[in-house]
This record gives sequence, C-alpha cells and structure tokens, in this order.
Amino acid sequence: MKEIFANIPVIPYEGPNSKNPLAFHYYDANKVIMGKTMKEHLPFAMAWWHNLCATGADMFGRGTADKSFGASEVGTMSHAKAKVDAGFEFMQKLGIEYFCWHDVDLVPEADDINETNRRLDEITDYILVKMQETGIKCLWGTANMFGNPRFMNGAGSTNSVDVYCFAAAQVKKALELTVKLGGRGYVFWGGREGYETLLNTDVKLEQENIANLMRMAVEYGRSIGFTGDFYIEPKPKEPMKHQYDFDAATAIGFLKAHGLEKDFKMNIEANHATLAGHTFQHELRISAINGMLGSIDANQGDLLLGWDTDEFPCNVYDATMCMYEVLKAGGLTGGFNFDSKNRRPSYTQEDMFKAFILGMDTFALGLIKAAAIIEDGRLDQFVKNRYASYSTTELGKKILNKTSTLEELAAHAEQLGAPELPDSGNQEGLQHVVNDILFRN
Ligand code: XUL
Ligand code: CO
Repeated sequence: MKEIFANIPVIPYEGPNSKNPLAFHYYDANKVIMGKTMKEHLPFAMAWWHNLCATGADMFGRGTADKSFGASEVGTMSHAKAKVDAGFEFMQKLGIEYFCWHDVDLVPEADDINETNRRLDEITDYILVKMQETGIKCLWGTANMFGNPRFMNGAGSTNSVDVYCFAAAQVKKALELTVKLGGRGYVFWGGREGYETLLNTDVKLEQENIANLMRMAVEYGRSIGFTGDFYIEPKPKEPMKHQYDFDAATAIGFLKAHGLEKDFKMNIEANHATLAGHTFQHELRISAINGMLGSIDANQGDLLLGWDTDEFPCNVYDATMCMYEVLKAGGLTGGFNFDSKNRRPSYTQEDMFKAFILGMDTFALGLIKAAAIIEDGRLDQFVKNRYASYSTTELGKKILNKTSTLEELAAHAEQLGAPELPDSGNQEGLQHVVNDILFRN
C-alpha cells in the first residue's frame, strides 16, 4: 500500500534531552510507573473527526488543510477508505492503540438512512481488516445527532417524533458498529440536547425523552452483546445556549434520577470543564467520587475565550492534576481520546504529528509528575491530617457513620462554648510542594 505520510517516520522515544520535534521526549510506552507501563496508564486514542476530517474550516473561511489523503474526490466512499488508510498509518507511526468515531465521520451521509447504513457496513468491514492487521482497537463509537438539520431542536430532546425515531435509528446502528468493532464504550454527547429559549421549550418532556432514548440504548446494547460502558460527555453550552448535561454533577444527578447510573459513566472533556466554569480536575474528581470516571477527551481550551477551542493539550500543570485524579481513581475503563484539532495555520501533515506528540508527551509528563506527587506523599498526608478529627474522636466517628444526632452535637458545642479555629489550610505551602515536584531536575 502507498504510504500517505511518506515524509514522516515511525516516531521514536528519544528522552527529555532530545530536540527532535518528531520524537517523544517523555512518552516511553513501555516504561513502568507505579506498577504499570505508560501505555497501560495512557490508552491514547485518535478522534476520527478532528484528525481525519477537519480541514481547519471555520465560519469565516474555508479549510486550510488537505485531508483528501490521495482520494481523487472528497466525500466519496473511496475518500472514506483513504481516511481509514491514513488513520491506521498515522496511529501506527505514533504507537496509538485506539480510535473513536461518529457514524458520519466514517462515511459520507446519504440522503436515505438505508444507504448510509449500507456504507457504514462496508467501511467497518474495511476497518475490521485493518484492526486485525495492526492490533489497533476501538475505544468508543457514537452517533452524530447534531450536524444534520433535522436535529436542529435536538435528538432525544426534539419536538418531532419522526426525528426522535431517526435519532433512535442512528443510536441503534452506531451501537451495532461499536459491538462489531469491539469498542470499549459508547458515548452520548448531547450536542443539541438543550434549549435556546424556555419560551418554546418543555424541559420536563425533553429530559424524560432523552433518558428514555438512553434506556432503550442500554436495553438494545446489552441485548446485542455490548458489555462496555455507556458514557455521557457533559458540556454546558455550544452549540446550544443551555445544554442539559451541563457538567458532571448535573449529568450524574440526571442518570440517578432516571435509574441509568449502573450502565453509564462520564467521558470528561477538559475544555468542556472550562466552559462550565470548572477546572478539569474538578470534573474528574466529581466523577471519580461517584464511581463514574470512565474516559477522557484530552484537550484544552483558552481561558480568554468562551467557546470550545479543542486545542491539543500542552498545559503540564493541568495534565499532572488530571493524572493525579486518574491514578487515585485506579485508572480509566476507557482511555484518553485527543478530541483536539490543529490550529488553522498548522495545516501540514507534519503538524498533525507534532500535535499528537505534544499531547501524548504532555500527558506522559503529567503521569510522571502525578506519580511523583503521590510517591512524595506530602499532599496526601496533609489531607489526611486535615480531617483527622473525624477519625480520632468519638463524635467524629459518629458523624462519619451517620449515627450522630443533632442534640449530642449541639451539647458538645455548648460544652465547648466556642471551638478553636481549624488549622491552616496551607494552600500556598502545598502549591509550593507541587511546583517543587514539577520543576526540580
Ligand atoms: C463536541 C465534542 C464531541 C464529542 C463526541 O464538543 O466534544 O466531539 O466528543 O460527540
Ligand atoms: Co469531546
């Protein structure tokens, strides 16, 4: 087969002293950290849509990048196959073991859903052969239920029964393909599941219909042998003004209210956390303490902008705090999908590789530093001591066991008259510890 990225070699690990831009400086796939190899800690995935489909087009101008990958006409089935060839060569050269997709990333959507489904069968047959040849696996699949104009009012939240049935049909097919490709998970990002104005919106009906679509997806998925996790990917806004899956806490509450919490986990995207007014770490922590940290869309946003920029992650501090949460949670059932795209002026093939090298190295460095923070132990020790009064006093233990009464706690307060101030929170001291670990040689 003709090489598509002919000028790009297999990307080697060369270590932190390397100045080679086409080499990993931190991601050393087989290096063992806290008992697992880097590649086990970091199941990296390529997002079909950004890497193989996005050309850098925005609402002010057409694309800058050529993503035809040698196909004579884009938007055809031969282009779809060229994207498969390009994707697998790309992943092999970078040592990426997983990919994820929306249905419409894989093939051009036809006017009739029956023809679209036929094309999907054809392309996934082709992908399966590539998977068998390379050992590359599917992280998750999903249905794009926000791009087609029919979803202008949402998919599960649409006002039209016919459109709702189209959403159901797409979820059904995407689940079948996820099973066919052995995907670890199935994602619901509620692209247009929200509203622009309450003046025309029945929020209760819309939310119940979304939950019902998810319930049917779980029932059907389990009936055809899907054993992985379903994920909600929270995002507060964009494209809608208000999206129902605002953040992890909201999505978890929604799942619990509708009895879906056993089958679902969170797919946390860093830039979506930013848009919700949270840190990435906050969203991960909320998911983890609820036993719902499933997978991660590893990108970053821009604090000065109010929209989703899907940048390749370069912020080592954030990546360290992310990996700290992931290590504490015992790892992910999913993986780290780079739901990130090159900037519009970075339009060359080499830029595509540099972007992934940056992202993978950022998370590898984050992993190294997070392990160092845990091994150092000062943060954990501080947190343990900070709450020690609950584990060392009778009343504290009663509060933790939920056996205390208001009367006995009040009696204790009245006996004290006034409590001593709690110890210092030591925020600056702890930030100093983190900096020491991040920047010492
Ligand atoms: C959009 C987004 C999606 C989901 C999958 O903000 O993140 O690409 O990851 O539908
Ligand atoms: Co995403």
